Amino acid sequence: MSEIITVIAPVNIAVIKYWGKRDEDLILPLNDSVSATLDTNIMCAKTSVCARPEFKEDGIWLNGKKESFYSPRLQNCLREIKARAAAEKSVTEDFLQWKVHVCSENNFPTAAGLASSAAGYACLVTALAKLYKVKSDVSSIARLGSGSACRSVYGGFVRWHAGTNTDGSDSVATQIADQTHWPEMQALILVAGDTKKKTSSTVGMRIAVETSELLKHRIKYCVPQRTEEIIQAIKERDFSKFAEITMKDSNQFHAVCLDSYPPCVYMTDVSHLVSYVIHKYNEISGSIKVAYTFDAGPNACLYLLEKDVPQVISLIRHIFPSSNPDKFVTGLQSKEEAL
Ligand code: 2P0
Repeated sequence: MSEIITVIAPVNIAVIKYWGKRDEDLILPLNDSVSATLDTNIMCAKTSVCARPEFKEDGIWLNGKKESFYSPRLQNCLREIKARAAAEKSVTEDFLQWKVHVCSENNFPTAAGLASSAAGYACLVTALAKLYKVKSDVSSIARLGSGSACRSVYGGFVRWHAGTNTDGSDSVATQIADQTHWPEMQALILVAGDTKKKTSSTVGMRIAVETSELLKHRIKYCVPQRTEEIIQAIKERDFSKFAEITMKDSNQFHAVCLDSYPPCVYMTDVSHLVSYVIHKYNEISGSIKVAYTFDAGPNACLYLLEKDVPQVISLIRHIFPSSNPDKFVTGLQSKEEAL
């Protein structure tokens, strides 16, 4: 009988967005992406796993509800972890034959563009890696669950390399800097809606790859340079540069969504109002104090420095009187704390 392994994994919010795959089965992206991994105090996934000889079949419970284990992504993750364990000879043959039970929950809305699948699969794969005593890097296995999940395997600032190999062996996440590198950096999540998105990221990306001319331009002429520049800005703790690239990349990603046919619309009027307010605030401040970024949903993630948090929270309260932004401020997360 195995012990029950429980791990917590954080969400990550991209500043250079992943949108578009070169291989749908192996989940290989068309472009590199960069993200910050947030502290688990406001948004995280929690997963418990256990393997026992008496279990008749593999089972998974998500937020308390039994789901099918026979999703290809789930199967791929379990198969690859077991293959690694077999290669590393980290557990016995018998143990590898036992069925596994998984219980997972999020403390934030699922599928509302808040990186729930990233935290969920990072958590699942990390828990399975502990269960099967796998020691090597598991970001490429988390990637098989959900592309962006590979970035949640590390803390601080993370780059997911698109790679060029057809087997995905070089499509892995690496840490750019840990969370101690820029302690003043904070993230503020503004929840503008928690309903399930109309078009999943997987489908939205597929439509973009098939139909968007702008996506081709973005991948060839914009992302490579932006990736290098934002990494430099992170290393030099140049907030203004970091913020400008973050906002431009969010805007271009949503422009690609609108350039898709049929278009995918993730931002709402509230999202656009947030973007407008941040630009006005930066203009009045005389320098860039806050960056917004929007994923495949209406919610905003604001990146800002700690010294500006009180004023920005007052501003948000003023514009959106019913909001409670205080409980959505967080710093970045270390890998050690996360995993
Ligand atoms: C990102 N997003 O870089 C981008 C920005 C959403 C907008 O990664 O098909 O859930 O499972 O690989 O990882 C969302 O895509 O999609 C995403 P799959 P995933 O964070």
